[in-house]
Amino acid sequence: MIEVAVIGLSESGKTVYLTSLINHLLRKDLNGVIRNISLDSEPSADSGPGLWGSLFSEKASVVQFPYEEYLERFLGADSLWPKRTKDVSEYVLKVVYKKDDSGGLKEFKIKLFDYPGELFADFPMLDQTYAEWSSTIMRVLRGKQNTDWEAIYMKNADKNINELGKLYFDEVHRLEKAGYNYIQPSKYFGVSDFKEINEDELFFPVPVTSDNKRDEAVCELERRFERYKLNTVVPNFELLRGCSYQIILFDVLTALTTSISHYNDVSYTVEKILEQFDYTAGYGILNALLSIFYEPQKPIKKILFLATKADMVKKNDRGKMVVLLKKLVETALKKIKLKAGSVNRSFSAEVDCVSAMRCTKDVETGGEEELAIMVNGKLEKIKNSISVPDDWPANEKEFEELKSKNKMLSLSPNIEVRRHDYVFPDINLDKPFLKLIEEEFK
Ligand SMILES: Nc1nc2c(ncn2[C@@H]2O[C@H](COP(=O)(O)OP(=O)(O)O)[C@@H](O)[C@H]2O)c(=O)[nH]1
Ligand SMILES: [Mg+2]
Repeated sequence: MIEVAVIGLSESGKTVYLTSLINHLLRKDLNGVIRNISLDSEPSADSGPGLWGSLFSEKASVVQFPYEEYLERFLGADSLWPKRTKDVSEYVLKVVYKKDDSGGLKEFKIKLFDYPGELFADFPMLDQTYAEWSSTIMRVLRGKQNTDWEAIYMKNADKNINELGKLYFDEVHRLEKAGYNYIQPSKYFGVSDFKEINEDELFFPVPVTSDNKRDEAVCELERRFERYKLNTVVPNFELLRGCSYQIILFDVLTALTTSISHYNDVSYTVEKILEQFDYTAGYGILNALLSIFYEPQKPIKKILFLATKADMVKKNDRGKMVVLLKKLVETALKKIKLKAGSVNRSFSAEVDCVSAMRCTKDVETGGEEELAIMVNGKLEKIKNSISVPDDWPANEKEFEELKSKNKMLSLSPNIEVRRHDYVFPDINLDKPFLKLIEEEFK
């Protein structure tokens, strides 16, 4: 079994990508090596922690990826995008292929995971103590617009833990609405009613000093923090760690057309998350315990970074999206490569762009390339489509300038798909994926 995780921040296009990828793999004539791809109906073997592991911490819950449901939404009269996902889901495909040298057919299974973006946001907690987490998160929050959590906390220090928890919950909520990613715990995301959060999951950062570190309230917060890590973050992380291939999606265009603080948030989150991919670094006592209870982890063979929604820009600008993404992940990638190299582990990464559900068409008029969409069965040119610069804007002013020129389009999924025998229109969908797993065909 090959495990492939599709990950990325919220709204980066994971669910659409996976739906379209499955659609392509199941329906399209692929290259000569692959003979048949079908849904694997056998229940998959339990690859989670063994008995000791399940006694030690909870197991992540994984549901079946609702491919059929998404397909119906796309193909329905209104053609709708998938609903927001909250669960980790999986989909198993059986691939029959022909080996180069022998005449016989071989088979392997691919398990594809759809990871809600927010779970991802919790991973940096893993190698932090409560005091470290508190000071990091307060520093990060201070860097974001209008959120000095430390000041809010100080002003309300006489309140009890649950009242303060509510205040922190509201802050997380506000930042989430404003589109920020580096906020924790992820359990609060998408929860509109504070009552849905268990008391046990109610914790928040406080300035931990040598004076207060033995206070009852601080100790209780620390306990809740550690429990959350163990029961929520570790199981999800373990699931991801079991995947030999990672596909990491980025919505470069949204980052480009918001603000410098959003851009900084994305790049910081990405860097912190990629740090977790350095499996050579342990995370203290927790790591020591994990190595006793869990199966030895599989090393990551390859990572594919994809800039999504490439159909929103003109043909020439798609290459620039890739350049921007390369710059975004450059430092983090260098660090992983260096560390992987230091323990003689081979590791490679590719950067590319994709549109999993192409909503536009490339047209040319008088040598000029343009984008068009179908409106009532007629092609209409899009005025003011997004133009991608050669580099990320350097400051708020440049972001603002770009924003004033660019308009994010809100497009419907391509209605034409119904006439295409259900193979979704795309840009560059299967090629990078098949390249990612090419080793498995050897
Ligand atoms: N134009 C265009 N929009 C897309 C594409 N993929 C995703 N989107 C948009 O991005 C939104 C989020 O996609 P989704 O897959 O739900 O993101 P997730 O949160 O990462 O799972 C969708 O509702 C669409 O509006 C694409 O290929 N082209
Ligand atoms: Mg999703």
